[in-house]
Amino acid sequence: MKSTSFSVALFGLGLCATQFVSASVIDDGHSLHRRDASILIDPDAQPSLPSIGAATAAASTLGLNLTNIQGDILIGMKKNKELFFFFGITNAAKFKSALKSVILPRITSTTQLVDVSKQPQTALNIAFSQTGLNALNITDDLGDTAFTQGQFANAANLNDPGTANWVPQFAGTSIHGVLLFASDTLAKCESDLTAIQLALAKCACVKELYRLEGAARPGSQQGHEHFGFLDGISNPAVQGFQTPLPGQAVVPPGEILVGETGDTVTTRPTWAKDGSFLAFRQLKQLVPEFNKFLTDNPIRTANLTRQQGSDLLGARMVGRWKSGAPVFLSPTVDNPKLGADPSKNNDFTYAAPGETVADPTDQTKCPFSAHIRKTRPRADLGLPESSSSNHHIVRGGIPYGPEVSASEAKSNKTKTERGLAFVGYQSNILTGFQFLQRFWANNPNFVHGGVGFDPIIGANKGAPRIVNGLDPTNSTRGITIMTDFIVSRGGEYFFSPSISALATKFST
Ligand code: N7H
Repeated sequence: MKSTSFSVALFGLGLCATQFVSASVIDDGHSLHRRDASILIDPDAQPSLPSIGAATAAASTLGLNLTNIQGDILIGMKKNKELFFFFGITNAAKFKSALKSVILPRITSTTQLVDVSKQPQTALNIAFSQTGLNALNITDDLGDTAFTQGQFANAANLNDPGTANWVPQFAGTSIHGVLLFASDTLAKCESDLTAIQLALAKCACVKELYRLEGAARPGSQQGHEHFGFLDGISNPAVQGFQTPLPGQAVVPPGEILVGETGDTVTTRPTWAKDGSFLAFRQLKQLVPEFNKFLTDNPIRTANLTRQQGSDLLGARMVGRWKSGAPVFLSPTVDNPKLGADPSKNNDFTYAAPGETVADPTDQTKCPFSAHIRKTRPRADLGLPESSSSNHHIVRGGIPYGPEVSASEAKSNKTKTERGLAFVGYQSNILTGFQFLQRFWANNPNFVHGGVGFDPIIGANKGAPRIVNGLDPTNSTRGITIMTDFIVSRGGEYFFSPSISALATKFST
């Protein structure tokens, strides 16, 4: 585990960070609490968040107000525990007043989250769907038709096989908003939710519709998603917040934050500035079934054992080994040292050194269909990346559900639901999440004709998916995947307003 500059300073004083934080009393802006561990995880292989000093300096060069931006938007996949509470609004006027008195004082800004000494016991963010804005009589057009339609109406565009598998509460338009609680324990998330529910009970203005709890996986799997691959390595560096590591995409703040430099929509209401659209998806993962597929279909080459052939197939489906090492840089076997080094594990373009365009015929090192190549094609679309692609999102999801049990592993069948509570932030869902899913992952002809589906998230309405390029010994051999290893359980599109908008437009 990495030391943050905060803990480094403490070690210098002969204290460990945990001791120091538990001994300090922290004002979260609402009540005094003691913190005993950071809300966030920081696996070695993921880029660390900037220090508060670096973030503040970067923000001042672009005039970004990090204290006005809700904390979840820019920090990526670093939550330890998270509780999503989906609600409906039953009395708009009373809700607005409760938002001001009960919820707003607890909302956590970006500045608070990156500074461990300022973190509250439980971080809280809030976001609203289009029907939530309607319920609050907020009639401005936010300039995003996917958001306006809602995800239920969008299911066909995403190639979901209907909505029969959807969590019933997502199948419709009744969810008005979501509260996102994050902490180092779920008990803290739950007790904060209970405190808010008690306070809101007096106004009888909100009803619970659904909740989902997520948690970073335990032990050495911390930061890995349920298939076992390290996640959260490659999120874009947002100008005005982070300094990029080698290979990290650099995006103007307006690609993620509404109304900032780089936001291409010019017709938004002024109060929407510094908000971001949140695409939420509950994506169930069939882990034993995925593992069985790898076991049954090893890549066969003279130099690899059967197990190594299965591992290679999985790595080529994702584009990274479980350690995080990219297959483009380590094409045959995993390289955990490379995977663990954030200054090297994202430093590739799919092109030969010095070239600005990747060879459109060569997928020996990484299939064109690999999940990370489909969702960020780098030099496949030519470099510099910014001129060819404004389809970046900040992924901020977290795994949910239990570890695979011995009996599930043995039977090759999922018995208890687990997956990824997917969260993607962007200033435009049509060019962000929806575009990645619809026009790249689900499109067998992207990035070149006939490369096939993204074998991880590509969706074909439940029908079998042909994926090409997975076998490095025969790149014309297509593999037909009969099972979706990721099953959409639905979701909703939300808008996460700035804290000043919450204090004005959303409050009375
Ligand atoms: Fe993906 N996985 O385990 O295979 N993803 N993803 N994702 N994903 C990434 O590079 C995974 C999903 C992106 O910049 C990694 O940080 C799983 C959706 C993008 O090079 C792994 C699910 C969408 C990237 C996974 C899932 C995306 C990315 C490598 C669902 C958008 C960065 C870690 C259960 C529509 C690409 C890393 C880049 C990386 C997995 C969903 C997009 C391991 C299991 C729905 C943009």
